Amino acid sequence: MSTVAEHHHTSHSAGNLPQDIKIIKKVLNGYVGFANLPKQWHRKSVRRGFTLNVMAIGEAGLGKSTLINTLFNRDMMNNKNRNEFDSNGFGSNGNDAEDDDVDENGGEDIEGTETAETKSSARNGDGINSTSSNVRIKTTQAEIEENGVKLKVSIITAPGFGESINNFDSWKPIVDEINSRFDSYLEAESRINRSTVVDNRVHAFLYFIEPTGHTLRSLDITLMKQVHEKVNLIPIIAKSDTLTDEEIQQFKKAILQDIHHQGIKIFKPADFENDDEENIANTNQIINKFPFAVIGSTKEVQTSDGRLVRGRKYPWGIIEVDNEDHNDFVQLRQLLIRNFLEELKETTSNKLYENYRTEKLKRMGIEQDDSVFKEFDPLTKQEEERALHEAKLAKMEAEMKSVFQQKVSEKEKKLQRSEADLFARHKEMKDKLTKQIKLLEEKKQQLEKQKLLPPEQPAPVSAPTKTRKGFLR
Ligand SMILES: Nc1nc2c(ncn2[C@@H]2O[C@H](COP(=O)(O)OP(=O)(O)O)[C@@H](O)[C@H]2O)c(=O)[nH]1
Ligand SMILES: [Mg+2]
Repeated sequence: MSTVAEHHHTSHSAGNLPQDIKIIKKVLNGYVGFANLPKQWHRKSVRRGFTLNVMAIGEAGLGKSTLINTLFNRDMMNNKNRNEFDSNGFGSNGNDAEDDDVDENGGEDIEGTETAETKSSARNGDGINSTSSNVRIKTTQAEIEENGVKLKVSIITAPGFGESINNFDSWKPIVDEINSRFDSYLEAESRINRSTVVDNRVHAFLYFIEPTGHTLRSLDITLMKQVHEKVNLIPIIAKSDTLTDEEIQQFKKAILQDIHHQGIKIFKPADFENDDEENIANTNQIINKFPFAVIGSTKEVQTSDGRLVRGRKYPWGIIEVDNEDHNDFVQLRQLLIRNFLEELKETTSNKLYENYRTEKLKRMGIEQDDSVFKEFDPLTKQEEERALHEAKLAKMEAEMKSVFQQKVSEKEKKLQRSEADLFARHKEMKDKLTKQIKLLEEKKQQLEKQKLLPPEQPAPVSAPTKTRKGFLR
């Protein structure tokens, strides 16, 4: 800014020198003003505030509430909230639960925090809880401020997840919730007045893995597979202070292997070629720590060297939350808030939501299949054409078969006829021959009779003619 002002000033004072004016004009024209955009954007963003919607999923007791509170450094998730642990405390009416929350939060004096719970199956409209598990969806919202910058955070949890004897479909309410948030965005986006599109889509999905030290369980794999194409999946090893450093390294390796083997996609910051070295190193450092092994604690404890830190105290010492040598909490916070909040939101909007939207619209085309839309569905059309083609082939085959049959029977008849012919001709010839034989036999007998006649009987004069005649025969 300051350099531009300088140039501007010069243009007036040195206006009597033509070559100077020329140069100055060039500078002025060259300045379009978009260099100021970050400032504008910054001002507007600060005014509007930022939003971040995080889904935190994992079994009860894995430290989800504690970690969220640690991340935002305040008592956002009320750990005393009895609804989180009382799985029987729910009727079909979600409002009761909400009232309870407001009362309790009021007592805790957490400003701007509101919670809402929904039984996900109720949203499906069938009114029947089709899932065997008793998984509920709970949203906790809070507006937090830091140096004048506002951040509106929504934490979406699923109390009851993984708590049933049979958890085969406990992922369903979670997937339904993600979808329904996409749906409401799609709906808002399609309205004529789009000035108030609220982004409630899930920007980051923290999946809490139990610190078993072995491999992923089937529940982990099933859940991650169900959501990985809809959200920025960030798997984390919960309560990592319960494992030794060596166990953590092995567990991390096993988890990454499983994730890779199962084809599960996890969120990874994109590498920008034009990033400066420091940024690249920083990003790599974050990626190298995947999956983050974290601990959570909002309590301050005193270290042996007298520092007051957030951490957990053990008989053998203190484990510090914000110490990179102790756990990966710092990397998680960098990924989620400090460095990649905007990238998480961009990926959600440009990739994940865009995929969902495309798929959804495609599916809508198929669903209206007995109407005009049928023609526009390439799959149905292809299927139809194939069926038609097959019918044609079958008809051709049948026709060919009947023609062939006809020809064969014709040939057979012909053969039969010629056989009969042959037989008749044979008989005819045989008859002729028999007749001739008979005739010759008669002649022979006659001749023999003549030979046997007494010689005194003189031969008649006409005999030679007769004989000759007979001879000629
Ligand atoms: N060892 C250990 N315990 C933790 C950690 N985070 C939370 N806890 C404890 O685990 C219990 C359950 O924590 P909570 O945050 O309510 O878990 P949630 O049910 O997943 O929300 C509490 O007693 C916490 O003090 C951690 O990082 N390490
Ligand atoms: Mg909790």
